[in-house]
Amino acid sequence: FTKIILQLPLMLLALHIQSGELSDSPVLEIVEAPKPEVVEFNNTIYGTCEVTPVPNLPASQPQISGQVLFRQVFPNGTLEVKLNLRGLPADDRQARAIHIHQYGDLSQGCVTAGHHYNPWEVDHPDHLGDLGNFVPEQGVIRQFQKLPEAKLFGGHSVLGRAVVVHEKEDDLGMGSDEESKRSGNTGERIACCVIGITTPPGD
Ligand SMILES: [Cu+2]
Ligand SMILES: [Zn+2]
Repeated sequence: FTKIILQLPLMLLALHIQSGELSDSPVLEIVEAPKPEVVEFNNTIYGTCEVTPVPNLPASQPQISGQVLFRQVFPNGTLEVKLNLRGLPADDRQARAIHIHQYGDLSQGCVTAGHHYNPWEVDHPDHLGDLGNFVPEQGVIRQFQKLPEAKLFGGHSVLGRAVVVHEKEDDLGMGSDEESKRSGNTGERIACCVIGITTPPGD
């Protein structure tokens, strides 16, 4: 016990020397935590994903491009997603699956994006980024929807992960094979992008 009392003045002295001044009492500096960007934008965090066709796309597939926008009120808001895709033939009525995949790595096209993002190890189509099927109208896919399980921040954020558009319709886990509960048998990946943080639209 005596030893602790004796050591205390030495520690204080060390503090004084470190801070470069020798005053009578130690100065406690209160440092504020850095502000997250959400404070700037009305407590909302925004994400964007610039969809481009996969580089080696077969000629039989449409060149889909456009944006997938994300928005979420910090910290517990429901994630909102806005799809705005174009480039499909005007008479194309094929339903196509769109999901969030695990990796934001498009170094080998869309294939390096990995599997559907699945941190809870559940079956398809209950993955937190399973957006479902989309049928184009007059060559565009425009859709607003909510993804209540997904977040833009925290340990399971979808920021830095990929959005993938597939050639075929998602069987939504109703198929007879194993792949149905893994990925929905959606065929090739024809377009993709990486989700990044952004400013509010119009900023
Ligand atoms: Cu997918
Ligand atoms: Zn899935």
